[in-house]
Amino acid sequence: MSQWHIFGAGAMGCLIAHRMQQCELPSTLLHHHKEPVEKIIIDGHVETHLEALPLQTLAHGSIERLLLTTKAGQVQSALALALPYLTKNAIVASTANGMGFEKAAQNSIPNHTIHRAISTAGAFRVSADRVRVVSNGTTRMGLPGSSLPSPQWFNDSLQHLSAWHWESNIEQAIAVKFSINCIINPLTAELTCRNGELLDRGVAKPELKALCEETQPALIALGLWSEEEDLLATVVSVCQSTAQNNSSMLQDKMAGRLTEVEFLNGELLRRAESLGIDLPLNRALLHSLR
Ligand code: KPL
Repeated sequence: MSQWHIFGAGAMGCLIAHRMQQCELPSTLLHHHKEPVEKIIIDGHVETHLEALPLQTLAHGSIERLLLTTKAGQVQSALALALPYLTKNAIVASTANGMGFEKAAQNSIPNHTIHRAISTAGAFRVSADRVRVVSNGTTRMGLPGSSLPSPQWFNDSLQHLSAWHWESNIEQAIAVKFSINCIINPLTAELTCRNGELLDRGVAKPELKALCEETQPALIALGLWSEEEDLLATVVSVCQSTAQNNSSMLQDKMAGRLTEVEFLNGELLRRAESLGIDLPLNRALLHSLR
């Protein structure tokens, strides 16, 4: 069975490497630093040690399956670093959230198509080398622009991971996650609160309600949200099921890392502007979190 190389040893990369190890799927965790680093995954009461190896220790042309676990802002540079290590027919996939980075990413590896994996898994860095798993969530993988059924390489490997599924309409999965993340992530980062604190006794707080009211029509006009679904109701339900989570944007902000706001509300504003739609609440959040 082919080996997966997971590039990016942050929370998502460590979680996936850990799950692959549990399923005995051959995998190597890689990072862009020069020295190997030991990572500790805390999953319930169990601590597991994983080693992240420098990408440069590999031979050129030796990666057959690459799972890129960097965030949207680093996808392009990570792919440029990984390119010499890919085989001609390598499978490439990215777990990044958001939209607006795809074209530049694809241009940096023109001979490989980039699959996307959209995950609701929750994990966060407790410190530089410790990652805590919060929830396994569900991960859907697919190839944008294609509705083909699940390929053999997926059935052989990633399918064995708990709650990983092939998705023949990955664009829709990306759009739904994007829409939810455009609401919860910037608001929790701005208000410095857990997801559940956007609700008051189960009811949306005024800031949450106002942002959904502004955003839903734009998402529908852009073909990213269905008219039959109520964005606020969906977001309230995600806030309830992830009530104790610090959103990924709040975690990034607290750790002083670059947030994904450019690839969420920034991208939404750029697309809405092309249709002449103004989104003042989204703009204010983008400027404050940029
Ligand atoms: O995807 C998330 C994130 O934090 O990025 C949500 C759904 C908001 C859960 O925290």
